Amino acid sequence: MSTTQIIVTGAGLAAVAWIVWYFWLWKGETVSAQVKEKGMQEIDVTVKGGYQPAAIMVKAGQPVRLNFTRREASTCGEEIVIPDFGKRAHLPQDQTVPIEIMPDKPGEYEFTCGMNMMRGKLIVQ
Ligand SMILES: [Cu+2]
Repeated sequence: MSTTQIIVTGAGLAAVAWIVWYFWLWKGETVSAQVKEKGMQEIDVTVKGGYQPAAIMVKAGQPVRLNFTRREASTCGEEIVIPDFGKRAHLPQDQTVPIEIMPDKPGEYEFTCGMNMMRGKLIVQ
């Protein structure tokens, strides 16, 4: 292989590695909800090409309020569904929609968009 071929191959491999890491391995950071009034655990979640944060840590046995705000015109995230808690809500663009749930049991609970494309999870401890 010539030096040019090695460089091109190396750059190609680096690009592939980055794509693999970005799309399959990177899950974003886990953020804990903040406890506010009356023991309510509260957290703001931005909907923009995904959920930020996509992993939310909360304590079991205490109410949780998730403040969802859709910050994009794309209608993919228009609906938020938390199947394990029977919650489904419409998210108008740039409007914060609070969803309250009561996580009784520890475990991981998924929340998704209406088409099950964007995913996030609640980690109840
Ligand atoms: Cu969607």
